Amino acid sequence: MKITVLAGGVGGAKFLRGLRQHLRDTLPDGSGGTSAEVTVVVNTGDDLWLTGLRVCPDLDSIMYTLGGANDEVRGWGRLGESERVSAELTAYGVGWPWFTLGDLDLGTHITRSHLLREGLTLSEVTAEIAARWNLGVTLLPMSDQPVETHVVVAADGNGVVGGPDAADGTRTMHFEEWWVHYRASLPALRFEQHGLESATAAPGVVQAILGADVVLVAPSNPVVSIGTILPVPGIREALQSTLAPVVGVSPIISGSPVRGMAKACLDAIGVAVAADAVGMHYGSRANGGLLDAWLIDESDASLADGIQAAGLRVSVVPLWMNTVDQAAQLAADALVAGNSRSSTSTGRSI
Ligand code: FO1
Repeated sequence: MKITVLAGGVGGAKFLRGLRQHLRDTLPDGSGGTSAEVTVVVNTGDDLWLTGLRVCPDLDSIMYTLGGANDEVRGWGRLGESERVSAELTAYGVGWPWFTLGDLDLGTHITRSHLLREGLTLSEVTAEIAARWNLGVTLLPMSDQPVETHVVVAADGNGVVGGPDAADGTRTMHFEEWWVHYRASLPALRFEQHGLESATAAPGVVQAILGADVVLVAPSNPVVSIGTILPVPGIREALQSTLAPVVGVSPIISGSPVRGMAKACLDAIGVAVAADAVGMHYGSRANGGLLDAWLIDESDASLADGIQAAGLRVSVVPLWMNTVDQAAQLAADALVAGNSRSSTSTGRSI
């Protein structure tokens, strides 16, 4: 069974950990793994060069989480982290003092930067680095070319460091500066994907979507994690033409985002912070959109009819992933939704 997942950071990582657990339980390979093949197409819009190192937040979130080395409390970075080097960088006045590169995390960034300078592509580097962690899934960056997300904000008199950098009084900054330095508190006028015009889908990405038995869209940020993967040339087209069912999981539960500042992102594109609005934003494949089915939480059951009317099959199931078992059950429900032909499947999967 070939499963392809589109994912961003934390929500995607938790969902993938659950999916892997479910597959190990239901399709064991006899040595603790699974006979199913999981390929993850990962957002690289958060990526940046910082103090000479290439940092790939979403690839690293997924790698650390599936590798059992993530800091579950902070929600990013490595467990048992220290920040001695980061303090030195700050003392030298380089880098971003508000964006901490932990000592263990730096091991990843130094290795990645070294291999990139040796001429490897980001896909090749990712495969090399991930091999150490025995993830049980294949990680593919959405593109081997940089497609960084930048955010345009109003910069007149609202305390934005450096003030405007354009005649219209706006400033454009890297996503991580908006997300971490300003905690997404500055209204985003628009998001830009720098490098998109010269980017192509990374090797294997389109094939992983076309050749899948099921494609899952993880409960990641629909704007800056999933929304940044879709415009990469070839990916949206592959999603619309794959023979596999495409099943999405809502990142919004009863009107609030599960993690992160998804509201600030959804506000920027004029999409309501609601499970039905996000599902319809992705759209049904029958109407030229992306999805065949959409999973919403039981607390949003009243939204099901409206979503169905938009051409999406709806599954009403618990979406909270507070434990690996809950995430495994959610993954199971998503796979069932991909198989079911009924318009609405509710309750637990078998
Ligand atoms: N998030 C923070 O809130 N503060 C940080 O200092 C920070 C540093 C950091 C370093 C490397 C990395 O891969 C991620 C880091 N993050 C930090 C998380 C990051 O903003 C998120 O992982 C994603 O970019 C958003 O999902």
